[in-house]
Amino acid sequence: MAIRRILTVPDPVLKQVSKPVAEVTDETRALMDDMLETMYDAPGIGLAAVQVGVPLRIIVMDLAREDEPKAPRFFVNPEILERIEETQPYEEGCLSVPDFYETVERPSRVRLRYLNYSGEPVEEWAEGLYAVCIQHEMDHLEGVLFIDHLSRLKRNYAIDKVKKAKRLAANA
Ligand code: QAP
Ligand code: CO
Repeated sequence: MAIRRILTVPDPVLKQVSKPVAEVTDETRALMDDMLETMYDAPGIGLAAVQVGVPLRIIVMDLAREDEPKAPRFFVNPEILERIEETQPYEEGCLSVPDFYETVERPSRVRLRYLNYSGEPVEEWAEGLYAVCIQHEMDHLEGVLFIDHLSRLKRNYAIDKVKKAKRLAANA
């Protein structure tokens, strides 16, 4: 396993549409293992493959609190089959937009289909933080970031903030 570099805005790779995985192989699992290690190291609760520069439809997630045992989840080729009309606001962040948080409204329940770590198909409803996180991560697969749901003013502020922080770090 290895920790990979997480791309940040405005890296154009983050705007790419990710490609479906043909088959869940040991190579796919090796990438998912790296993604999980990278996410835990950050630390974060969700990460899409494109964020480590691999535009494939793969997501890793762990929503367990610090006092709970680790609960990694893996999603290959996830699809939303159904979303309820009701929405919920949640203050989101993103490892690709460090140190910027803003509220986004998304459907509060979605029905999912995906392949798990073993390549088996799973169908289930997601709600609460799980629903927020899977929709945030699935946006990444379409090249969409949570800041794309905000006003242009807030989006530009977020990108500028990340750029400035990078400049400061580079000159330190
Ligand atoms: C996406 O986000 C998400 O700015 C996952 O400095 C966020 O793991 C889903 C992070 C909210 C649902 C709700 C962000 C870490 C982690 C930062 C993350 C930072 C350090 C974000
Ligand atoms: Co994100």
